Amino acid sequence: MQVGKEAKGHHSTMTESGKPILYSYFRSSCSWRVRIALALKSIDYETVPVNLIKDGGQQFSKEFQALNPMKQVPALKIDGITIGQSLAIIEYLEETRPTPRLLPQDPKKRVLVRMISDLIAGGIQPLQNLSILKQVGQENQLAWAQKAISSGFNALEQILQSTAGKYCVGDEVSMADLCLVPQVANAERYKVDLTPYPTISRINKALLALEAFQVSHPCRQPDTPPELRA
Ligand SMILES: N[C@@H](CCC(=O)N[C@@H](CS)C(=O)NCC(=O)O)C(=O)O
Repeated sequence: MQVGKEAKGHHSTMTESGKPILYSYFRSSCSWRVRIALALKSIDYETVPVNLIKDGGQQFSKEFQALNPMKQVPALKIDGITIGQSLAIIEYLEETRPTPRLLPQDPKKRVLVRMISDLIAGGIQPLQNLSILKQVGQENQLAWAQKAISSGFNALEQILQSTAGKYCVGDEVSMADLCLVPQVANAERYKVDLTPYPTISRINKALLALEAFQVSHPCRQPDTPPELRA
């Protein structure tokens, strides 16, 4: 399916089936965050793949720019609006479909969830995003991404040692966990040594055992290439 093919104009916010539409790329860690939220909250949706590599990057097409002027995935069409920015999307889903909860009730726990989410979504992922790696150049990409991820993970490991229970903040799955797992996948992709991060690794493993993290995994998306399917 092409970008926006099934949507008739920009005001069309649902597919013919009435389901929300997620503009997503199988390998995008930010898209994966939202896919996990949709899975946890049992929200049925359709995927429109936006291939970030093909045709020079489908995120740069006029059609997609009209949906998200930042030229990034994810974008979600739901309830008559189109939303970009994965954390804003997750917070909207939380406010409109509150079960199961992804933000704790206790403000002190809630701020820890937001702090960890921002640390990853603002302090790590943007530094190793595709557009930055293109600027850095092929030769230096790996070292650059490794440095960005490991310096963020050094801080995160220390924080998690005091906030974590079974998951990032206590024993309930939260928005912070939705950020953690895709970021660890990026770390693995860029061959970051994870041995200095036992807490991150332990939580990642526990989360990957949950169904919502499995069905939303990059190896199981409609646009996953056959050689990367599992
Ligand atoms: N802050 C945004 C970041 C979105 C983002 O960086 N998306 C990446 C994929 S994970 C992207 O579309 N990159 C395309 C590019 O760099 O050209 C969010 O959380 O949604």
